[in-house]
Amino acid sequence: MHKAGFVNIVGNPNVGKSTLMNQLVGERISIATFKAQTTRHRIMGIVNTDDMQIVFSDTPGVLKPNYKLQESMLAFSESALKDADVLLYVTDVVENPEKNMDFLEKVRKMTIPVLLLINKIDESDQQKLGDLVELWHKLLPEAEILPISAKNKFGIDMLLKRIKELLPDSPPYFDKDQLTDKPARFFVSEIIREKILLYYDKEIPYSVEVSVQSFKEDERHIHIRAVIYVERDSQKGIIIGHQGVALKKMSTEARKTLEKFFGKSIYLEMFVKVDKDWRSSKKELDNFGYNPE
Ligand SMILES: Nc1nc2c(ncn2[C@@H]2O[C@H](COP(=O)(O)OP(=O)(O)O)[C@@H](O)[C@H]2O)c(=O)[nH]1
Ligand SMILES: [Mg+2]
Repeated sequence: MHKAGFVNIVGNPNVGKSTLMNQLVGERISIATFKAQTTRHRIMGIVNTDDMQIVFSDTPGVLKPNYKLQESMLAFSESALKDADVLLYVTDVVENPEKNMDFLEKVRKMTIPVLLLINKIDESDQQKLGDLVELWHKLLPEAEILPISAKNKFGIDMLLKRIKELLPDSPPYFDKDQLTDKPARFFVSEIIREKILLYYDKEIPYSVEVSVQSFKEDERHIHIRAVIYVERDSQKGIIIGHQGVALKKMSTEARKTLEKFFGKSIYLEMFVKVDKDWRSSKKELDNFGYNPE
């Protein structure tokens, strides 16, 4: 007998969904930072054993869309409600449980098993956690509640065990040696975007898209050319910085992380271009791959 299924991770921004996905898969597949809206796509991370395949999906945090890019992000999150065999609804010990009742209402109506994960319990105490569990039990009476700490890997083994029990009998959906549904180029642009989130302030990271123009690999090296698109000339200036210092610093950090990720030496060329208002253009969003089915 073989078990397989889709286990989709949803929840509000910044509760630790991507951190959790990386712990479950055992690889750093999804970028995770302290800033909200780090994740823009639905990203699959696949766990394979001889008799089982779990296809995890990390999704953007649920939010009210203000521009077209965010509409796509929300559509990725809502698509994850449709094809799940098991749903992981992630919350944490700081957010207000009643923050996003519309989405919660959709979760409440689901007929598949829902595991409600209260993350970041390293930041709470027994008393507060007890109160939270009680509150969540009222909000989602059908859900099983598991307190975890994704960052400290607390509760992760228990969670995996429970997921295995809930998975349906099924042949695998993907090749057994496949780790994700995304190509190498996707991870390059995500790693660069992660550094931009870490090294630039305010609206800059949210105005940026990274496109990998070429990815040439041999046994020991990878040569990458990437373009950073911004929405305005002023943003281009900020990305590059005085005498190119800011771009150089960010690019060095990206190269180091890429070398770890691919296990090869990386030659990274980066260019900055203006693509006016790309976040609001349907055509550009399609080009950049923001197209939920
Ligand atoms: N204290 C604590 N912080 C966590 C934990 N899990 C994630 N975080 C932090 O929460 C922030 C958001 O994490 P991320 O995975 O990007 O959240 P997402 O937006 O839901 O994908 C990051 O700074 C993480 O390091 C945890 O178990 N405990
Ligand atoms: Mg995320």
